[in-house]
Amino acid sequence: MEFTKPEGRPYVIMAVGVNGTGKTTMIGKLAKRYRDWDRKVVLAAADTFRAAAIEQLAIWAKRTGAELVKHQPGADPASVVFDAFCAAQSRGANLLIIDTAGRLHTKVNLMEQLKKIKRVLGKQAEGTPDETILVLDATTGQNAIAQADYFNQAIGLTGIALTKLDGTAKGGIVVAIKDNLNIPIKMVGIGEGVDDLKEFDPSEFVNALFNEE
Ligand SMILES: Nc1nc2c(ncn2[C@@H]2O[C@H](COP(=O)(O)OP(=O)(O)OP(=O)(O)O)[C@@H](O)[C@H]2O)c(=O)[nH]1
Ligand SMILES: [Mg+2]
Repeated sequence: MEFTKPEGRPYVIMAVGVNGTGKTTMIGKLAKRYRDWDRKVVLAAADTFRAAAIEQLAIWAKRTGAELVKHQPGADPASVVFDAFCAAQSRGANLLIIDTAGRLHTKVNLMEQLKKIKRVLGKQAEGTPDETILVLDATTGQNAIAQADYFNQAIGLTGIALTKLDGTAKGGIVVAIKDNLNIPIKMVGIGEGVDDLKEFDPSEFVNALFNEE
């Protein structure tokens, strides 16, 4: 899971997914890992839908020593991301991680918002975002596949982060993802703690499957 910083700009990861799947937590854990390696990390609070979402990311930034770029609640997420990319670049950050909303109150379509963020980033630097990671809650079973299809068709995904694997003994979701989607699982969440993030190890899941029930 070691992302290599491209020449002249940070590596950019956009985290997307429906509400409550664990986006913000996954971002916090990823920030921690990179901070442990002494890398400079910038977090973009592009979930401007709720004030609490910005606050939650601010806590992770403080806890991990990452820098936070935020605007007011209700601000245009794409403008937060624009500023965050500029900040990350000027500070020579290795990694920029973008937190996004899981749902919106208004009729503004979430997918349109995510597309706009991608467009803005793409104009700032070719090839960004480097990763668009869908955060999926492993306990939601088949619905996770539907979510992945939907996000992938709308904005294109480079990987999946599978969270809450501590809450389910079922490795079955991993098999379903493999069978139904051509999207690699890049990391797994195994708890709410700051270090509860792991690389995806397929063999572990094969073992877990055979040890079930
Ligand atoms: N057990 C367990 N809980 C997790 C894991 N990852 C996240 N959570 C919990 O799931 C809940 C939702 O996590 P968030 O990170 O806030 O989810 P989110 O996708 O950012 O949610 P929204 O911002 O509302 O869209 C929190 O209570 C987290 O502590 C995990 O790997 N295991
Ligand atoms: Mg969140």
